[in-house]
Amino acid sequence: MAKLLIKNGLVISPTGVIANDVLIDGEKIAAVGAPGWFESSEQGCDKVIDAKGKYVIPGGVDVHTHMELPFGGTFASDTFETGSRAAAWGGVTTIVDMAVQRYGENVFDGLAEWHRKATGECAIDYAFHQIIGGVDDQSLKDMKYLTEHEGISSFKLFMAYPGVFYSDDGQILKAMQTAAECGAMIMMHAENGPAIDVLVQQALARGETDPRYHSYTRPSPLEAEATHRAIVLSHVAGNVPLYIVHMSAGDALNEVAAARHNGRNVFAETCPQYLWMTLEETLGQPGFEGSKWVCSTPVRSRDHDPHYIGQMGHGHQGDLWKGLRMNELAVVSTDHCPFCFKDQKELGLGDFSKIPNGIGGVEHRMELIYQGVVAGELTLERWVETCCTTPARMFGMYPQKGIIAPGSDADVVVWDPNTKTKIGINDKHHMNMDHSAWEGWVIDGKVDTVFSRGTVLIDNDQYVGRKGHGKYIKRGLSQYLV
Ligand code: DUC
Ligand code: ZN
Ligand code: ZN
Repeated sequence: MAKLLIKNGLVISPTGVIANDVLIDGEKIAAVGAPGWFESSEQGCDKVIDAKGKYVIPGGVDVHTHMELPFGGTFASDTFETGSRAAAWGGVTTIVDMAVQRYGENVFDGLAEWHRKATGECAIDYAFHQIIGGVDDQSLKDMKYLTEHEGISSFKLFMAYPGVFYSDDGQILKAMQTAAECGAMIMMHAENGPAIDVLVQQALARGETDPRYHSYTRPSPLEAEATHRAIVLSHVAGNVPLYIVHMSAGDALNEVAAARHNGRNVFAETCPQYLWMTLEETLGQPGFEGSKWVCSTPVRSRDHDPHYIGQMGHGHQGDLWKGLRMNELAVVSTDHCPFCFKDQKELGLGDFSKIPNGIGGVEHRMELIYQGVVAGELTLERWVETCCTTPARMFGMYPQKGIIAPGSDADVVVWDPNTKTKIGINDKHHMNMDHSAWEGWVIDGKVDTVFSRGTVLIDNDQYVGRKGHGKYIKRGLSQYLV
C-alpha cells in the first residue's frame, strides 16, 4: 500500500486552521503532525506533496445528488460515471444519491435499480438515501429493513409534485412515525404542491408560459408553510429527526430557526444556487434562456420579492448566509440534477411547467461556497464544516468521512487559494451537460489535488482516477442529533 505525505499545508477542520503535515498509509490517514514531524519517514514515502501556501481539507461530501433521475419524461443527464467524475474534479469524494421509489412501485426494486446504475461506475465513494414516493404498509416495512440492513438511514418525502412523488399529510405522518421507531431521518421537499399546481394552471391560462413563471408560481410562503407543517408533523410523530432539503427562502428558514430554538432535531440544507443566484439574473432572462435555471425549490427574487422582506432588509440570500453562520442551515449540498438544454429543457418550450426541474452543480459546490469565505460571509472552518464534516455526521458516515484525522479515510483535497477558476462550458466543466448554470463565473481558489482513500484522482489539472474505484458506503444513523 502506498505511503503519501502532504507537507507544509494548512489543515482545515471545523475547529481550526492549523499548520500540520498529513501522513497517508494506504486508504487511511495514518497521522497528522506538526510541520516536519514526519521528516524521518519522508524517504519511505511513495509520494510527497508540498502544500506550501495551500489548504488541506477533507474531501467534500455532497449529500444530495440525482444521477439519472427520471423526471418530467426524461432522465437527469449525468450517469454515476460522468457525475462522480465531475464531483472529483470539484473536490468531492463522497456523494449520497437519491434512490427512487414511486407510487405503486416496490422499494427494493427501486434500490436495486440504483445499485445497478452505480456499481462499478463511480470514481468516488457513494451512498444512498431512499425516496419514498408511495407510502403504504409495504414501503413502511421496507423503511425499517433498509435502515437496519442496507445502510440507508434517511428517507426523502415530497410535499410537492402531486401525482409523481407527493405524499399527503397522513402518509407523511405514518412515514415519520416509522422513521422515529427505527431512528432514521426524514428528509423533506417542503413546498405546498397542491397550492402550487393551482397557481401554475392559473398562470398558464393567462398565457404566462416563460420560465420565470416557474418561480412566481412557487412563492416563498408556500415553502415556509410546508416547512412549518413538516416541523409540526415531525413533532407529533415522536420528534423524528427532520432535515429540510434545498431551502431557498428566508421565511422558510425562520421556521427552522424557531424549531431549533425550541431544541428540536430539525435541520436544513441550502445549495449554492440559492446563495448566489437571483431570479432577475437567471430564470428571468428573456425568451427560453431562463429554463437553464428551472429547479425546485426555485431561485428567488433579489430585492423585489413581494412576499418577503428579509430580516435586515437584505432579502432571501442575506438571510441564507446568516443562517449558515448561525447553524440554522447545517449543510450545503447541490441537489445536482442536470438536464441538457437541447431536447431536455426544451421539453418545456411554450409551457414552463414542462421544463425538467434541476441544475447541475456537483462539480462547483466547494468552489462556490469558498467564495463565501472570500466574500466574508463564512470562515474557512465553517466552509469545511458545512461542506464536509456536518454532511458526514448528519448522515452517519463520520469519522470515516468528513474530517482529516488518524483512522479516517484518506479523502483529502489540496486547495490552492492563490489561483482562480473560470467556470464554463469551454473552461472548467466536466458534468454531462451542454451548458453550465455558472457560465462565465470567475472565482477565487482552485482544486489542486484530490485523493480518495489514498488514491489520487485529480493531479496537475488531469483526471487520473478510474470508474469503479468508488465503493458503496453503508451508513449508520445520524450522529448529529441533540
Ligand atoms: N428538485 C429539482 O430541482 N430537481 C429534482 C427534484 C427536486 O426536488
Ligand atoms: Zn426536492
Ligand atoms: Zn433533490
